[in-house]
Amino acid sequence: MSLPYFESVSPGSGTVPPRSWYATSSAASLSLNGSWRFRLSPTAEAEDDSFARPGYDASGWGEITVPGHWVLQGDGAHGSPAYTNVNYPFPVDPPRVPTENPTGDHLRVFDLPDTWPADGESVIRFEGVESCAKVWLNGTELGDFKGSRLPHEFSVGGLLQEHDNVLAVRVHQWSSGSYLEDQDQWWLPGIFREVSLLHRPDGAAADFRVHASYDHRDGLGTLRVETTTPAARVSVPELGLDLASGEPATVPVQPWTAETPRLYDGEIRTAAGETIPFRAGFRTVALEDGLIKVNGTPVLFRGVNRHEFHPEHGRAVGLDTMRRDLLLMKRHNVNAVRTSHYPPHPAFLDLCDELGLWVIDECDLETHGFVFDDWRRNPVDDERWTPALLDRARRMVERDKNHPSVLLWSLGNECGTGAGLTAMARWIRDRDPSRLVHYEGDPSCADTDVYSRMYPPHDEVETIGRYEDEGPAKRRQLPFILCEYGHAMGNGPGGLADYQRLFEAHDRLQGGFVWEWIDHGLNHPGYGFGYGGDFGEELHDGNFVCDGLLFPDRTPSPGLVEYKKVIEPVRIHGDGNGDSSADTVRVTNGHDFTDLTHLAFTWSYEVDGESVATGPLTVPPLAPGQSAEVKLPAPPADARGSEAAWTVRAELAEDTAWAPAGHLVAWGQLTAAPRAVTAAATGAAPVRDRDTITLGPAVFDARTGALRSLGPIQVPADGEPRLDVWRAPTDNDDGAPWQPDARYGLLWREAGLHRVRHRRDQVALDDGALVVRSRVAPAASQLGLATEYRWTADDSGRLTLSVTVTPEGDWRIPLPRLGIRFGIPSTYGETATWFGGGPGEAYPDTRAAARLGRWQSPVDALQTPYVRPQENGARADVRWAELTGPDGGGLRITGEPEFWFTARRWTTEQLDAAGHGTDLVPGDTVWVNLDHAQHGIGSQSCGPGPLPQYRLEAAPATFSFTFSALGRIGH
Ligand code: IPT
Repeated sequence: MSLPYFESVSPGSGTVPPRSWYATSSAASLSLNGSWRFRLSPTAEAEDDSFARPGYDASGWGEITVPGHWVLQGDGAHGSPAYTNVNYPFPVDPPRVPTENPTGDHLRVFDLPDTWPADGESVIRFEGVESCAKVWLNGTELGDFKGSRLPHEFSVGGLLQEHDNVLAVRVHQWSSGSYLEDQDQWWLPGIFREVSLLHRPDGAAADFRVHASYDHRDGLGTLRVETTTPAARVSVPELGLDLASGEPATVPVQPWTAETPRLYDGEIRTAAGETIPFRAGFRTVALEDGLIKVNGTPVLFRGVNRHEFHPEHGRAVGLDTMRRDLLLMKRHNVNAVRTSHYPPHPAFLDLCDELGLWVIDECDLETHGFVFDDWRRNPVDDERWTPALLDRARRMVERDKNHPSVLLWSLGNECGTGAGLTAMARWIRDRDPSRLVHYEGDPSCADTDVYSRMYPPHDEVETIGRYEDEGPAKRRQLPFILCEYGHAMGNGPGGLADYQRLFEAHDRLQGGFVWEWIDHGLNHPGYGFGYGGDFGEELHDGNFVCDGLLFPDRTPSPGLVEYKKVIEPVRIHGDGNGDSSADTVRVTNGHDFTDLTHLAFTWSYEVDGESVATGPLTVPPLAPGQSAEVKLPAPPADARGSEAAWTVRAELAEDTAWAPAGHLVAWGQLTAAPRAVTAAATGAAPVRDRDTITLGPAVFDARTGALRSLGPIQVPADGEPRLDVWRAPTDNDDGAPWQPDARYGLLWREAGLHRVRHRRDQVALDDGALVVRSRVAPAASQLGLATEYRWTADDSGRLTLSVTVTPEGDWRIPLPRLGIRFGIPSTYGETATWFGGGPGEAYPDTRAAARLGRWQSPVDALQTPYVRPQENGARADVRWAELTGPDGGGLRITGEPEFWFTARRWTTEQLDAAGHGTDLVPGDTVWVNLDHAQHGIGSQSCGPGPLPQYRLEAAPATFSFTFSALGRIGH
């Protein structure tokens, strides 16, 4: 049976050879973006191709915007987006696809501009169409193609007419190409990148190749520009160069690096008079001494995996969005991008050249779904598919070859192994020996220059860092990167700082790429942001598609703020021994190439979280890798207060292309004077009458021992302070089935920690205290927590609760949290002010970015809007916190020791039950959790769970809080 073009394994027919992309040229061009006529059919062959003929009446058709995905236009009238991770959303029978194959016919009628030259050739260029297209111009079939995130061009010169050119494009959602495009993302058909008509004065599609290498030993750069039109001249005025095509020149230059993205503007002039601007960045990448070196220096990747995503437009991502992504990356100290898992829009790489990012450019290739059949019939292991694979490799390399930012070519993602991959690697090496090759999925590393892994635990990474790993001899010599780690799904990822310490300790570990940059939550009419299953898919992978460092609207999540701190390129440490007269701070330059002269350092002396004095700090310029011990000034003489800290900041000294002067790059804090112990409130005598016990400012229920009021604050009926160990499991708590670590989110629920009961054992007055003893335990289990609440007060309005917890039974699971929770009327809880870690959320293994200070936030803004609601919003190391209402009335809480502070306008149970943010509706009570401890976050939604030191073991504990009412009764 011969298969139709969309099912044939062939990459297509009729296109011209691939070539590099460039943003502009002097040759005429015409954008064909905009509104096109559009007709959607349920199958590939529902309609004949008469629509492609001139004169066809498409006035009854709808319209669609190109670039765009049809499923994201038309308010559901054009089908829906669908999300699967590894599964193919159709029966796996390569290369066949279902009969139900949504097919979009696109029509565009255009006139040539008057200025369009009569001579020469022209091409129609498609930058990206998912997943297969057949193209006609003026009724003539041009050909067909697959390879969604790759460009395709057709020669059309002879077919063009001045007016009413009819460009017809038939796009099939499913094709043999779909088997090669099983990336973990939404399935989004359509012409999602630009379409243009480009005049070719020389009669051919002009290509050129910029070779710009740098020799760090002599500071010389060598430029050689090859062009397909031999008579071309190449000039770089700034370097005084005017060369023939192919002629090399060696001159002193400033090298290109991600830290110093120095580009030289050049121009190619062809014999036919076309001028094409280009930018040369001089750099040399090599594998040397078992390390990836750029310009002779090993580099450390502080990277992210970036999918192209926009909550409204899907993968039709505009230039503004690309730039915004890169500015956000640079401002968060990110220095590298893996273009997971396909070549990005070509303009993105121009921006990487310009702003300075190292890039792993990955081919549009993933066949992950074959894993479920032990990789049987895997296209990369079947020579019939090799032409399609080579076509993809070639389209990527030819398109992107002139970008200095691209250091490595990646063959693809999650394809298993096979001869097709080897063929790709061979072709790439032959065509471009100036770069390295990456592929993660082949443990032998036969075809790669770097040992790359995803999600290994810390201890394994350390073993590799020490060259103590086992495996093929070749692999044991290679540099190591984590092409994916730190799974940023929901709350997290945890453990980033622990990875970074390893990267910085072992040369072989050249960093990694957090998975991933942005949550792919699509705008949804009912849910705000929708995820898998929200668009009626019969097969889907839920919110696994929301695992980014940015929320879908590109607001940074706490994970990105944490990552920025973890990867800061300057380390500022002090032992903060409290002897502030002798404080020094150790500054280390963690850049690979630049010294510190682009940074301005300041110190600030903070008493009880408030800055009382600041000044500039002189730090020597320090070459990369160097450290200096810098003396801090004498602390201000008049500084009063119990606790003091130094904060040292490194900020941009001048404006850069990616952030203004004053932008914070790195910081460190050290103790100048430690915190004093907060004494419990004592001295007030409890007074019992018939129903109540009064103790200082507080009134309790005499029978139950429950707190009823504190000064003017009435505690809601179900809101008395009591022990709480439950948190709404995070995606990382729930874990992934393929991870070996215990999945505590599931085990906690199985153990009943979400439904513990409080058995009251005793309410007693004892030595000036109200003592309540209880046992907190779930049904069907012998596990329990014997809990003693000891209330004391003084006569000035302070009330102390001291909690002692003793685990009973055989606890084999950690606790989610350990602390108390209570409710107060929301009229007292509009604003939170605290002295402790901030300004953002933190957990035991996501707390690097929490800076000690005095912070304020509306209570509503304390919550982090994870697309799937889950535990969030804790603030670390809180000494005291105040919750206040509009008139200043409220509650003050002081902890001994410091505590984790959380406040939200719904209960943990409501948070746990919610599927989307829209399920959470503020009530009349503000629910407050004061935690002595929290379990770590980890990365187990795809990778390892929290490290042992971040586990919250069930163990005896004592902690206390002192409360006072604010406002009318004062404090
Ligand atoms: C890994 C994939 O490479 C990536 O595309 C994404 O799916 C990520 O996981 C999880 O979000 S594959 C995984 C099964 C290790």
